[in-house]
Amino acid sequence: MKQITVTSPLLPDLGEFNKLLKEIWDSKWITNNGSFHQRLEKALAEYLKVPYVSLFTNGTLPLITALQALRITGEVITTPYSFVATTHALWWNGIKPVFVDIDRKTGCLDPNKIEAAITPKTTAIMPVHVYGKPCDTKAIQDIADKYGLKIIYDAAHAFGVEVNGESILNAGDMSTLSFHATKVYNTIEGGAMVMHDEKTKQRIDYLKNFGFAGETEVVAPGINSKMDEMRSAYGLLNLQQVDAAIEARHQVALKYREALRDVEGIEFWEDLPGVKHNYSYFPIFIDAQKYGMSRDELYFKMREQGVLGRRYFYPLISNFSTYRSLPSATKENLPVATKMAESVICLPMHHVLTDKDIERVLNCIRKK
Ligand code: T4K
Repeated sequence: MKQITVTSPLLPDLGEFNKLLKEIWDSKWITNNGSFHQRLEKALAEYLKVPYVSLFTNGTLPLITALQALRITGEVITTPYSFVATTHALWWNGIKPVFVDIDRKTGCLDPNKIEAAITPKTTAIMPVHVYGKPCDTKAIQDIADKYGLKIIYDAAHAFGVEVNGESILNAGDMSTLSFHATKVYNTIEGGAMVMHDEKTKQRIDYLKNFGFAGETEVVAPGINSKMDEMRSAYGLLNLQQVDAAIEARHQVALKYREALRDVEGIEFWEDLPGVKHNYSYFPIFIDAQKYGMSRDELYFKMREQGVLGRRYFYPLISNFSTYRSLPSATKENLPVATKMAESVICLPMHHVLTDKDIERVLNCIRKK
């Protein structure tokens, strides 16, 4: 039986990739701000409609580096409903995470609950555009302005997402992206930071190269997070086909919605007005009472039939042993996130799902 996985990587044409590899081999320049790296940064800035992009080796290091660059300390308000890397980035900087509940309409940080969590030690907010759903960036910015806080968006899922024609990546002080194999757009492993001005881009470029500003000067205890030439070349090729991949995902979303609209006890989100979505994930939420089966019963039944959805993001980050003892990690503080984590399954969602695959996924859900 063919396994239907939650995602499948967008792969460039091997022949085309080989041609670029030949160029790299000939040049003998394989990393450290090479020409493919420079080309990809420019191409991404243009594609994403943002002023500056700095490439990284994954989506975790730009989060850690953004916190360093902005000299964030003390406490940072963040969401428990994300991949664990979001909170780990705070831990790696010795910052205390303060979890705030999410909005059930988007899965993102609920701006109405942020102010109550601010203390004199709060220095920043780190929201996540989870599943590529845009946060309420205006409300979050208003709070940040009122209290003098920085905002770093974990936009790992939000490649290409726009609100009213404007990139969501332009919100806040900085945004970070993941180009991991499992993402809409990938460079195998990879990531990026988006910033508003040239000086910040320069500083980030120092920080991702050990803090080197020229051959003999080190301006900060930077890290090594440079993307190499092979991945940059792969990324340039994938950029040419990402629009088609997103459109293929869109078609899958339409088919899922059409078929699941009348299934009692299964909820999902529709597209938001004015938003250009990237269809990176297709979460459904199971109301066990109405559906007549618990989330986990359905999840394991799907697995038995070779349909490998995933329970992203269960458990909540706040439930992992590292973070569980934090005062903000309680269930009582996070009722919406707790419910969402306990009811979610992300259905298979990618550009090479066939109609037959989609039917197999839907049959698991429709035939109880
Ligand atoms: N912030 C957020 C909000 C994030 O979601 C993430 C990462 C980050 C930050 C950090 O970014 P990175 O440092 O990772 O760039 C995956 C990814 O490893 C992770 O990148 C991602 N979020 C997270 C949500 O999911 P797993 O452990 O669930 O992936 P895995 O290996 O089980 O793969 C899932 C399915 O994808 C497989 O069943 C089949 C398919 N697959 C996967 C790989 C790796 C392939 O077909 N080919 C492949 O090469 O974590």
